[in-house]
Amino acid sequence: LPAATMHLNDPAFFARQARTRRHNSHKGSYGNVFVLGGAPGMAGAPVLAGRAALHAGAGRVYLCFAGAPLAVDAGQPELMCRAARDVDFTAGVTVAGPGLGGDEEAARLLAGAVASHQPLLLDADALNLLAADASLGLAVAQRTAPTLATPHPLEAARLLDTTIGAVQADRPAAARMLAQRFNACVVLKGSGTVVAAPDGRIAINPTGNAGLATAGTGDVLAGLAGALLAQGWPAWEAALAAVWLHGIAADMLVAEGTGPIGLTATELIATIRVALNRL
Ligand code: NPW
Ligand code: AMP
Ligand code: MG
Repeated sequence: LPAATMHLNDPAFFARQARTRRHNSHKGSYGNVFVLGGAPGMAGAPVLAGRAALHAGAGRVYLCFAGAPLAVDAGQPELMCRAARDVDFTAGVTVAGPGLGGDEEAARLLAGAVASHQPLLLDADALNLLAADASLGLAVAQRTAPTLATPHPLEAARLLDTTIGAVQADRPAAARMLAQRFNACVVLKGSGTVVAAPDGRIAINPTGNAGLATAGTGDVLAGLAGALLAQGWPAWEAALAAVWLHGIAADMLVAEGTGPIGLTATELIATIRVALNRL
């Protein structure tokens, strides 16, 4: 296995995936994203992921609520709101986990998305459900479509049945172990985000700052990466680009004085769009 650590200082090698929009294209050309999340009290998480997916170019974005669905996201009426139980997750990329909760219904909905032959992003409570159910983990490992997982250190520790301290002591090793176990590209988040592929490739993202240490920024990253998958990016390139863009957006906002103190996840979204269009 290739062991070399690549520092992701030059976005040129994933930027070639970014295509200008063909003149003769339509929303169907840019994929569907289904955000599976939104248990009671956590509707904000899928809203953030969905808004990020829309601003990162997905053709259609559906918010699929495990709890009572919002009728509309009044701040972003382009998003289509559904009860998750009514959604066919085979018609596009699923971003599973933002605010999904951990009850039986959440587990059942997640199993449906895992079984789809479509790219899948696993974040937040989807990862916690995975940590609690070995057979679901096996189902993820056996998927043939691309899988991308985006744990923060505690989510990674739950998956590896260890402590945050052990994960942080060797972040590349933890990311690589998860990538191999789940046959997935893994983004181990936190300062110096590590990206690992099942074949052993590793990259360390240099962008981003402590302004990102606030609620909802992970949900934005999940939606962004899901939108790139929906537009046909391979999982490795989508993961590298998403973490780089998410971080550079935070760096751009700090440069203009909108942070690091008090930077909000919502504010990241429009700046990610600027960075993506400049790639
Ligand atoms: P500590 O405090 O250091 O012991 P959880 P969650 C650790 C949804 N959200 N380095 C840290 O542990 C999500 O989508 C909803 C080291 C921290 O306290 C999920 O579904 C929102 N440690 C659900 O909430 C906005 C780190 O992990 C603990 C670390 C629960 O997700 C917020 C938190 O982990 C949220 O996104 C790092 N870099 N990062 C909404 N608006 O609806 C994290 N930790 O217990 O899994 O809780 O991440 O908040
Ligand atoms: P989550 O914990 O799921 O909300 O995700 C938080 C997001 O913010 C991840 O993309 C982290 O990599 C990022 N983040 C949090 N703290 C920092 C930090 N100190 N430096 C850089 N990125 C951070
Ligand atoms: Mg999170």
